[in-house]
Amino acid sequence: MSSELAERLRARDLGAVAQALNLVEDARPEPRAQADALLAKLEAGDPGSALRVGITGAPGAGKSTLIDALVRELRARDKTVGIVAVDPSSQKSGGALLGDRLRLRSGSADDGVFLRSMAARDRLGGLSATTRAGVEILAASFDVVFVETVGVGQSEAEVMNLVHTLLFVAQPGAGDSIQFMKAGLIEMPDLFVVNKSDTGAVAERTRSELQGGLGLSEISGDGWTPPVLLASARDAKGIGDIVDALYAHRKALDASRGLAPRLDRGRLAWLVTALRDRYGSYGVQAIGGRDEIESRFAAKGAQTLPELQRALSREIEEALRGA
Ligand SMILES: Nc1nc2c(ncn2[C@@H]2O[C@H](COP(=O)(O)OP(=O)(O)OP(=O)(O)O)[C@@H](O)[C@H]2O)c(=O)[nH]1
Ligand SMILES: [Mg+2]
Repeated sequence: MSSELAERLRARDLGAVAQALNLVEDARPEPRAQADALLAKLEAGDPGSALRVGITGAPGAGKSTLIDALVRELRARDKTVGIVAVDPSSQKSGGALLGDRLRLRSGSADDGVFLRSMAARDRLGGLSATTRAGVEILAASFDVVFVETVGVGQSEAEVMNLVHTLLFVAQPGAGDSIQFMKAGLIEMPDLFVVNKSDTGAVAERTRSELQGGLGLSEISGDGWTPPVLLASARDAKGIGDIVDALYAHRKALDASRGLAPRLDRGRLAWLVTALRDRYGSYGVQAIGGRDEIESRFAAKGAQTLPELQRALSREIEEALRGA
């Protein structure tokens, strides 16, 4: 059943997409096993072909509006788009609003766009393993996958592990660029967009602040210098340049073979999160902690991620019984 579902996903059968997403959100044992099997199938396919883009930034920076504009541009270029809107659990409205906007614009008829809101946080405050699974599923079906998350800080690090490209949306004059540099997070995004360029000089000033901050920080050497672009999501200005930059970054990653390690880092983070979700930090510690999981991951060979997850789960259960 999982191979059939995987096939239907690759054919962009929207019913299958909805079914698969429901499966990974279902915590009961049977669907959980089916979801694991599905993810293994997807992983054994070609996980690298879809463009996965994290969109992050302070509340109100214009992330949803920007995604809306990017979707329009990508559809004009004949690309299909899946979106995971990660809602803070207290507030379900962001994804719903974007959903309404997308529907209003395209009617319900455009089957090249799919949006799903997913709960943001597991109980330990991390991005849920469900979100990761959601991204895998959409990546099987769509050319481009966007993941929208709010915040400056922890969420960047987490989303970075889910995607190929991290796009940070800066708000003109809000000082979040300064905060960003102070927090030492400026190394993470692959692309900066100062949105609301229609505000004029304020946006331009924020752009040069960010550019200045980037000039001072040391950019890790994968041959890519993060651009700082100005755009107005509202007026659809500068959107084509952003799409070009996303593809240029992907090309740079492919050329530097940076993609596989980046995906692996993401998978490892997912594995640790999934085990912590189920057994808590105590359970993970019982088999030697993150370090042990990391070396088992590095040595996993042909073992799929869900297989390794099951093996480690059994070991944790044994260790906890023995304790
Ligand atoms: N002037 C101007 N306003 C914009 C632009 N883009 C978005 N906005 C407005 O900024 C507000 C927030 O936009 P959203 O797209 O909802 O921002 P967001 O970052 O997704 O917000 P959260 O999901 O709540 O964090 C809305 O009132 C938008 O209309 C822009 O390019 N120019
Ligand atoms: Mg939003």
